[in-house]
Order: sequence, then structure tokens, then C-alpha cells
Amino acid sequence: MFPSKRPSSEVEVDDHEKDALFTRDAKRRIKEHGKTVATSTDESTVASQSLSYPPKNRPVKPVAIQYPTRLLTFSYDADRTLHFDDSAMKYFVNPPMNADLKYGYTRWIKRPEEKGRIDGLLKAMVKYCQDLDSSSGTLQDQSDGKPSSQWLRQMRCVSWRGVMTKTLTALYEERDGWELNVMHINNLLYLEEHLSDKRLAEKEDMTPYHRQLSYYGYSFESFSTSSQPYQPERLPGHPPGWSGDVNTNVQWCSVVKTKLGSHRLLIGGEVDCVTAKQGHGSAEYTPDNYVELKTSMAIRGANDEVKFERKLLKFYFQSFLLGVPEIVVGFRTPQGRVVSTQTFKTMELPRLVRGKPHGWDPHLCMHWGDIFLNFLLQQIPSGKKADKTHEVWRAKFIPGTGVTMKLLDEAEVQEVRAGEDRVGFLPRWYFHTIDDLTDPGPP
Ligand code: 0WD
Ligand code: CA
Repeated sequence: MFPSKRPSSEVEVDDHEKDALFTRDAKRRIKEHGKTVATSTDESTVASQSLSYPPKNRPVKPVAIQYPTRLLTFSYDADRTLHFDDSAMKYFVNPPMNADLKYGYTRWIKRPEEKGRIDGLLKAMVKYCQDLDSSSGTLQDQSDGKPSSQWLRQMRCVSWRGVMTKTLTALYEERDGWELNVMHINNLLYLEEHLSDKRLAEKEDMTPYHRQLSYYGYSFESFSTSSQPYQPERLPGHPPGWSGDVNTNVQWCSVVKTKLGSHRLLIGGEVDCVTAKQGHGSAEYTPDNYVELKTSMAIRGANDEVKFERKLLKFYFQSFLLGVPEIVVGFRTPQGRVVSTQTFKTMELPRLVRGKPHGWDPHLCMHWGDIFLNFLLQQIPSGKKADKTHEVWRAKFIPGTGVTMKLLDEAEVQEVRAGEDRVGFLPRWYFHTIDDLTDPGPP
């Protein structure tokens, strides 16, 4: 544990102290873990800051993460149209052994790579707020604003689950950097993954080998899901268990709220399938029945095992963040044949790696995530919607180092907008719909 008393010149960022840390108007240097991590030099033109991550070998103050609560679900259809229903929900079934994951590859309808827009999530958030207001009727005391405004005012951050997974696991990431666009309006942070046109083109231009590997995951989904509980599909002209050709436009998503430290988060993400409720065999499901599907190379020796156990960190947070309790891994041969499946309980993953040299500690990730959110909240001044000319910031994660952040200039904001009708990266309709939702009202 950190000593409880420190010289004030050595404020530790992990202290939850919402004090003068990172205030823009002070010339200050913040020493963290013996390194200078943030400098600001000018009252009004602070343009970049950085946050290095804490060492992994020091115990940290526990930062709690709340088990998520589901708010609503929605579906994207084959044309990528969003529907507030469960039409894209599928049931888990055991995949046939020796299933050929190459099957159907040439018929794969691949969703083009796109910028990390959070439009679908915002639509879901607005829908939830509208439902909250209409179900509260006139019973609610509205002196403090509509029920949805009260609710939304407690939220601190909105993002896709994938972004939050990357953020929390950054501490252990040694290879892949990432960049986020960040806006802060009425005390709510909006995060989208920043994918430049160049980066998108690179992602689209996968080698045939990587494309194939990426397809294995989707065809495993087809073999492991069905439109009916407990009944693998039997489609004429296809191998047993195949539930349909892969179209990656189709997704079933769940939107949840959770809390990391003191920050309430609104997160949306894809859920692969559900197990039918015991004894029902009907369309009923709860988040307790969500299932995440993964494929991985069959483990052939100690090295493979180490690699797999490292990967479990991402599996863990990806599933935890949406409240997915089970992960079914399909182990495959290099040629894409399923040789076995294994079900992991999300909550038990940390114990599997605890104390191992390549192990990971979720508490360090949560602690880091809390530091990171504090950093964003305190560095980026919260704008008001009424301005409609909001600052967009860029947080850039550099593996092995930490995060730098800068305010984008007009040309960079234009690149983010990419010619679309947006304020920063937020769709303009959002500002119209939600104008009174997160507004804190008159001072
Ligand atoms: O930054 C993000 N996470 C983005 C998400 C950027 C752009 C779009 N999206 C979309 C996602 O495709 C999805 O519709 O937002 C929705 C929610 O995403 P998420 O759940 O936050 O995404 P993530 O956790 O990164 O990935 C979940 C699954 C993947 O499962 P595996 O088991 O492979 O981790 O979403 C799928 C994939 O099945 N997926 C994709 N499918 C097609 N194209 C892509 C992609 N680029 N990325 C993830
Ligand atoms: Ca999956």
C-alpha cells in the first residue's frame, strides 16, 4: 500500500483525490512514481499532457468495479439497420466436433471496416432515457428535472465495450497502441476509437492468412449458435450445425451501466449468444445466460499455454464489462478444425493465472482504468452543449509507456468529422434530441 502521508509535491494520481490534480490554470509538474508525468505551461493553451502507467509490481489501492446491469438490447440486421429488438439474438448449441471453420469462407459478407462511431450506442441511450421518462409518468418529483436527466447526470463516460477493454488492459499490452477521440460535455465523457483513413485502409487490407484466421471466429459462431434453444440447425445443403452464412453486419448488442471506482459508465457491446433458461426452453433469457464465443489454437505445449493464459486477460474484461458470465472457447487445429471446446467462467479466470510469471492482475487494470478516467475528466474541461463547437481531444496509448493527450486543432477535428454532419464526432441529431438531457441547468 502507498504510505498514507506524502509530501504534497508528490501527489499520487491513484488517490481519487479530486483536488487540484491536473488543473489547467496552474503551472505545475506532477511527480508520479519518480517521473514527471504531466506538465502544463500556460493558463489557456494547455495542449498536451501525458500519463505514464504505474509499475506492475506495487500493490495498489483496490478500485471496485460493479457488476454491470443491463439497460436494453438491440440488433443490427444484415443491412446494418438498428432495431430495438432481439432479432439478432441466437442460442448457444454445442458445435459439432471436427467442424470445418473454413466452411463458407467465400460467401462471407464482411462488414467494411469503419470509424469507431458511437451513434448506435447514443441511439440506445436516448431510447433508454425516453422509456425511463414515459414509464415514470407524472408520479416522479420533477423539480430536479426529468427522471432521465437525473439519471444521466450521474453518468461519467459512454463508450463501446471494446474501447473500455483496450483501456483497462493497456497496462499489460506490449504490442498494439490505440488512439481515442474524446469529448467532454456536461460532465459526461464520450469516447470513440480513432481510426484514420490510413489505419482503416490498413485494417481492410488484411493478408489472406489473417482474413482466414479472422473468419474462423465467425464460422465458429455459426456452428455454435442456433435460432432455437438446444437444437443445432440442420440447413439443407450445409454441414450439420451450420446456422447460416456469415454476415458480420448482423450483431446483437447489450447496453449496460456499471461503475469503476466512483465513475458510472454506460457501455454497449456485442453479445454472441445466450443459453436458454433452464427448464424453459423458450425465448427467455437474462444477462446471466449471455455467452461469449472464442476460437484459439489447440494447446500443444507450455508455450501455447502461456500464450493462451495471456489472452485470457482480454477475454476476462471483454466479458466482465457486459456481464457475460461464460466464455466457450473452441480449440482448433492450424487448418481450422474444431478439436475441443472448453467453457470458462468469467469470474474464475483471474484465479487461473494468479501467481504465474505471465499472470495478470485485474485489480491493477481497474486501478489503471480509474487513473485514466480521472486523467481525462480532470484534463479535459467539460463543455456545455449549448456551445456546439466542442473541443475534441486525442488520447494516444503507447505500449510500455502510457497515454498522451492533446487538444485537436481545426484541421484534425475536420478529419474526425470526415465530412459528416457532426459536432466533433457526435452526430448532430444527438444534440437536438438530447439537448435537455444532460444539461445541468442554470447554475
Ligand atoms: O471500438 C470499437 N469497439 C468499435 C466497435 C469500433 C467500430 C465499431 N464497433 C462496433 C462493433 O462492431 C459492434 O457493432 O460497435 C459494436 C460493439 O462493439 P464491441 O462489442 O465493443 O466490440 P469488441 O468488444 O471490440 O468486439 C466484440 C466482437 C468481436 O468478437 P471477438 O470474439 O472477436 O472479440 O465484435 C466483433 C467480433 O465478433 N467485431 C467485429 N466484427 C466485424 N468487424 C469487428 C469488426 N471490425 N470488430 C469487432
Ligand atoms: Ca466472440
